[in-house]
Amino acid sequence: MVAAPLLRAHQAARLQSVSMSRLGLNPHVIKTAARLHLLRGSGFSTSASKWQAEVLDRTRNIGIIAHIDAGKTTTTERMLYYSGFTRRIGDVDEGSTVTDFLPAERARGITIQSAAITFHWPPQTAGDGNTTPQEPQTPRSASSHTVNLIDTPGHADFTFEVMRSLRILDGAVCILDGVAGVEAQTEKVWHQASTYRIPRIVYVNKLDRDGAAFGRTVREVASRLGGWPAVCQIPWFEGGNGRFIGIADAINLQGLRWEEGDGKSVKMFNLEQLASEEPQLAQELKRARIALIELLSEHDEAMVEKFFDCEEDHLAVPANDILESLRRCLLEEQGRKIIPIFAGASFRNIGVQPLLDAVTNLLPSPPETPEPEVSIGGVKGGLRHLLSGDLLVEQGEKAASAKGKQKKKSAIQAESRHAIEKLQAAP
Ligand SMILES: Nc1nc2c(ncn2[C@@H]2O[C@H](COP(=O)(O)OP(=O)(O)OP(=O)(O)O)[C@@H](O)[C@H]2O)c(=O)[nH]1
Ligand SMILES: [Mg+2]
Repeated sequence: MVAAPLLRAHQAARLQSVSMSRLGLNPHVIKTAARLHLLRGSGFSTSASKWQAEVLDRTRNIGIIAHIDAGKTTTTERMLYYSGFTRRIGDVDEGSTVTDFLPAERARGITIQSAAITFHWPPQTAGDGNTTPQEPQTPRSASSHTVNLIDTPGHADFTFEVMRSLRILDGAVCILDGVAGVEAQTEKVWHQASTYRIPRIVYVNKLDRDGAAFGRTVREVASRLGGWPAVCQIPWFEGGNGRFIGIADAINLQGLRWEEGDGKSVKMFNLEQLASEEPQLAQELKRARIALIELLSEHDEAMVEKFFDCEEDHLAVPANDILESLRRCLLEEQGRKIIPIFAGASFRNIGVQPLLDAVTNLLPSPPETPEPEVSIGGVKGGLRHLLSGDLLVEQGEKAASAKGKQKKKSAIQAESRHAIEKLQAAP
């Protein structure tokens, strides 16, 4: 259950993508090659590669990172429940969660060691074995993905556990306590994740608690995590200032209200219904949508074009185009400054399913992640370089030339020693 199985899965995934590129193939070329091969009458190996590429495309290797007590394990526990991995929701304080399984973790109610777990989101159905290509304008979250997740500890004493996990992640969910905002350890792990160039989304949790301040937390994300917050959801407080009951989704332009219970029953409201139910929230949602489109247009050319196609109507831009734009911004180097923000209260079972959708829709698959850097004997390169053997050859050449230089140096030294001896021996 610890990080090793995930590491293996990740390495296998990486190895598969590496072997493709070693052959000089990208998934598109493989598809074409598969077609050609089938025409020749034997399609097994290329079909297998295509299948592998599609499986990889539907894999997410992610971590949950944050300050201590932000709700990482509580959120993970809900993810496992909604995915069908577990049949009941465990509680950190009762010591009954899946990922806090060490006796010391259960006794103290804190995470000490990173724990990895695999589940499927959305839950797998009978037809999910056939990897049918994604229809245009359908979000990735419409088909089942394999999520390999690491729940990391938030306590500063166990930072090395976070570091250990960051090396193998393709993406991360950073959880913030909606009352405490951006805390010291969150800043620390956030910047560590930046070093490994890991795309991240933010989930503002605990919005059910007294003193929760979503707006202030978003401003702190901008000032302390150094990025542009892309607010994708806003909290829904009953009647404007009552209890926290759901979220308003700026991407899909809808309100989601959770019924009491295990969080599986969610009522959806389109913009019109929301305007009659909660007029103030509907107004806020429109403002959030405008801000989101404006922000994306500043960082993504394709979104500008889409915006003009929609006759400059912020509300008319299709949800899937917004998701794809967010994804591009998140995955491109310069776009790492965009921080998509989601909202919820995991303990009250509110907001976790849309967060899972965001994981599959926005975070990268293994082939989309930059290669990890490897260093051997002072020679640096990508993992692909290492697996192809090029890095070892380079390192061998470097070592040989260093040896050659040393040899020359020692020969010169011997020569000069000999010359001095000759001089001394002269009458
Ligand atoms: N009110 C409220 N409490 C929450 C929420 N989410 C988590 N908690 C509580 O916050 C405490 C810490 O939750 P955890 O899930 O253990 O937090 P964590 O981030 O995993 O903590 P570490 O792993 O020790 O860093 C527990 O008492 C949870 O019940 C929430 O949405 N609302
Ligand atoms: Mg924990």
